[in-house]
Amino acid sequence: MTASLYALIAQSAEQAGEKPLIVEGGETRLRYADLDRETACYAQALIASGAQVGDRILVQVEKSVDNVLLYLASLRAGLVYVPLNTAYTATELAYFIEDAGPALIVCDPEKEQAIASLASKTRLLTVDANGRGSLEEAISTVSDAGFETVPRDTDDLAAICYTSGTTGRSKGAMLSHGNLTSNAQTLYDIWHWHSDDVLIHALPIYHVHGLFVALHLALLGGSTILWHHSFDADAVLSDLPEASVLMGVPTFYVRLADHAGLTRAASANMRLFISGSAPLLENTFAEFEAKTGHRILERYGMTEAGMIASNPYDGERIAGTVGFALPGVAARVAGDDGAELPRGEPGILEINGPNLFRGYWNKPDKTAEEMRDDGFFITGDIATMDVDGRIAIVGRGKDLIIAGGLNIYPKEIELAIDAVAGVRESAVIGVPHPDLGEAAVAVVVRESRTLDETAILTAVEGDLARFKQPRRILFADALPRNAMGKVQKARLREQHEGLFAAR
Ligand code: MLC
Ligand code: AMP
Repeated sequence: MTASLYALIAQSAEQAGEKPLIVEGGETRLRYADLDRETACYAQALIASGAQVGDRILVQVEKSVDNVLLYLASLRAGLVYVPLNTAYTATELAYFIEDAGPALIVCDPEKEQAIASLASKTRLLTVDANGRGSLEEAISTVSDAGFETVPRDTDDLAAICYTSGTTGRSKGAMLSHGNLTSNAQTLYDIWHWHSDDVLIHALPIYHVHGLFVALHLALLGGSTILWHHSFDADAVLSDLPEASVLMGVPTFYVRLADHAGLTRAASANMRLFISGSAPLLENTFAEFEAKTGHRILERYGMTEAGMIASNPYDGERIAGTVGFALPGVAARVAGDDGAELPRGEPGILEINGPNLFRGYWNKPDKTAEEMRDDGFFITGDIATMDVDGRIAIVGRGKDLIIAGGLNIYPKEIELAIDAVAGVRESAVIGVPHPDLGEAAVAVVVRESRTLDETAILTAVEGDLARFKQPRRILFADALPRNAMGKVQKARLREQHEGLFAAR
């Protein structure tokens, strides 16, 4: 029997029949009944464009129905899907193309020229947010004769998702069909998903949260998705009465809780609000409950393992905790030596299970560094686990900033800033931010006072995606260092914690 995730989705699609799959602005954009034919055409077009089973297909396109079909066709054709944030600049893309070595790249027509110059030997297809581009032409030439879903084993790769490393260089987490399927099926059960669910999808589909968690659950359920290109509080609120589930990063809930339209009546039809990708503040949880009567269900995950822990559906959802390890997932809190710590003591969370990735693409050394001998993965998150197994994420062992659910690695930003003429050195820290949770701030030691904030921001603009660019550049005469000469980032964070006033 095949372990292809697409084969499983195809079964649900068959049962869902004429039901709408994607509805946007009140209009049905895709029906389950059309999924087989559509993905067959896309899969044929990808194969005709030179991709073969096991090849990587690198995709940097706007969120759209075509993007969903492209992903599903990639699964169906046995390709390895490599999604990229649309905000990445050409400089950033050059690395991903070099590292992933794709047989095929699909990008926005506007980026075609820049990408072609980075990958002159790689076949390129284009598609914009409205489905226009050479992919459309490639599809128009294929036959309507269907496509036999390529059989896959559990360990065969379905996707490579890039996640930044502490060195500033991204690593591609290899995820298999087995990883994705087991995680989706587990979440389906524990969140009591059913075919009548209607999901509001306002997340990007180049990351685990929007691409796997949200899409897979809806697809396995044969459920309808209310499609939003991006998060807009007004638009999401106007869809609430028609929906039953919302998945979002904490910023979604901060913005909704701030909105006058969020009321008990507006959310009366909703079954479940899920938050993840970054810590949900306890006051957001409380404010949301006071306004709607709903207790947000917070879960925890990461690119390398999909979802790892979740607050219970039926039991108590406790703010500031991420609940329990998912069924089938083993979790322990350990010291630096990997030995499990007594319950309640903070340490690094280590996990294992069918959701755990197959390692970093082309980086066996990096994979080995993050694995214990018994197969547990070192998440780099600092956690506590109580006697009942309830987990709270209390900090980060890794030097990582999460702004609006997007990861920013300080080292990468520091390297870009240090390369600016007139900069002696820099330290990038995460500072509490009322909307984004955290925002990146750079503390810079400069050679001359003539170098100002704007000049530095302008200099790094072409190198760093907008979301990674520091929200503020502050200047200092020197960076605080410990006896070993290491920059004391904790001191800098303390010094600047009030930089962005609270709401
Ligand atoms: C946008 N900007 C950001 C940003 N998003 N800056 C920092 N961090 C972010 N997350 C920039 C924009 O480019 C813009 O630049 C400016 O900030 C203001 O944008 P905005 O209009 O306020 O932002 P918006 O478009 O509304 O987006 C904010 C957001 C979005 C939070 C809704 O970033 C988002 O959808 N985040 C979700 C990310 C996600 O899916 N994470 C899951 C990763 S998977 P300018 O030029 O206008 O100033 C994972 C595993 C797991 O972590 O557990 O799920
Ligand atoms: P990514 O590498 O983008 O997959 O991000 C994964 C990281 O997001 C984790 O290692 C955590 O640091 C963080 N994260 C995800 N969910 C939560 C959560 N509910 N609470 C705290 N941190 C979270």
